[in-house]
Amino acid sequence: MFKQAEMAPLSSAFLIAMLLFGLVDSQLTSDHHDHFNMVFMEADKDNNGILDKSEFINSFTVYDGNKDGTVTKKEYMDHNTVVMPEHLMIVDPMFDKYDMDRNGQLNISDYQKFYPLMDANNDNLVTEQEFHNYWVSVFGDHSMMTMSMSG
Ligand SMILES: [Ca+2]
Ligand SMILES: [Ca+2]
Ligand SMILES: [Ca+2]
Repeated sequence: MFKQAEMAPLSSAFLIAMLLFGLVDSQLTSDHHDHFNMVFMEADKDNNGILDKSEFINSFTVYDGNKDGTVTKKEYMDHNTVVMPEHLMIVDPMFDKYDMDRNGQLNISDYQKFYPLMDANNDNLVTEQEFHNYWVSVFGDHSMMTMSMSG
């Protein structure tokens, strides 16, 4: 854990990391759980509690405001923060997780690569529980902070 004396000069990346440490320390709030549920429900078009791969891929287009096949961080943030401004803190690192090739934007190929990460039992279906567990594990995983600090 951080001690006051060990703090380096503050960069924005460092501040984000600190915010996330705070998030981990205090655990996820009900707001954050609500956000995961909201993202899932938005993508689960037939409301059967299972996010199949086509539903997940289709959810990509929701964020693609100008329909050019690329979702910039701004488009992603705009979509999510219009809905829930207080979710900004987790939306930003979620974008970075989806961005599998780390090129700063989302494409269908990122979503195709990302989908299996959430499918804990490898049955090619992502249940609401799997989706939720995945994101809870991400935000409880300090490698996320390491990425922010080195990036
Ligand atoms: Ca479904
Ligand atoms: Ca990408
Ligand atoms: Ca599954």
